[in-house]
Amino acid sequence: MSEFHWTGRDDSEDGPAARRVYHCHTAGGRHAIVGFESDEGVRRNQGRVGARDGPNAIRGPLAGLPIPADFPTFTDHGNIAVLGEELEQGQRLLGEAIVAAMQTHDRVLVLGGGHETAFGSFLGLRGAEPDAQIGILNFDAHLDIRQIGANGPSSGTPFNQIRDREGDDFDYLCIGVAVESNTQALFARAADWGVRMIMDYTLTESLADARHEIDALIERNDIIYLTIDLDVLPHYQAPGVSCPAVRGVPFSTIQTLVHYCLEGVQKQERRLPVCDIVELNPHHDHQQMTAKTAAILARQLLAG
Ligand SMILES: [Mn+2]
Repeated sequence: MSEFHWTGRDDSEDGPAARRVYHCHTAGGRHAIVGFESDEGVRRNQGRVGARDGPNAIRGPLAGLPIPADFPTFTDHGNIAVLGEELEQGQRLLGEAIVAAMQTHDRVLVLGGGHETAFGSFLGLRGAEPDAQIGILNFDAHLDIRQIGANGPSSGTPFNQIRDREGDDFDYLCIGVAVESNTQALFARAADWGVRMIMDYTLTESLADARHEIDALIERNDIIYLTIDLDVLPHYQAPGVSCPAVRGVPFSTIQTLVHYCLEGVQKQERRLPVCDIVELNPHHDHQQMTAKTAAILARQLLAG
């Protein structure tokens, strides 16, 4: 585990209102961060590896972001690393770390790793909440419900694996789906499983359908598990991912909908105890733009 030191620019000459995220890092914080150093899901999915360096690449720009006075405290529990090809073992360990963190923190923010991170996040959430109705909100160009092939579970299979565990309780909303990034086999499976979907191109016209689906997902469930795949963003806003999006959904739209979800969870008195940001590949990033984008989303998830 590579340790990260929470530090950043010091503007103390501007007084106590010149605080940044790193000032809120403390033991016994309200929220928690856990990193998942994993390339194995993307490798098995035949993608560009590098996501194992994602967690610390997000922490860097996150630490220095300015914050409002009421920004919550948080505790960094470091990274869980997938050793060699031991993805399943890593996902179990991530799940255990989340269960432990949920005992003392309101929200656990997981920094991936490829989207195989989601299976570990869900194992943890379900482990800590065996009886709750859980609704999954995924911002992603891909449905990630592929069947497990010869390579085993990967970054393309997490929601298939979750469905396998959950059966008819599986409640999955995917926002930002690109028609060219999913085979017809996946669309047929999604229809079969009652997966709710918002296509990426519809979001340039109106957010009404997305808001409606988010409201309904929150209403049907006790808990929302929010997972953000950075490849939902256009390639010029998120070049540092395994699979950059040609069209994508603009960052401001994703932020608006994430905000809408956090607000809806509060309004409907539900909970959002686990969320993750996945697929940052710093080796393909330009000027840290994807890492900075991920950091702004992380700040949003810690603030809410
Ligand atoms: Mn994905």
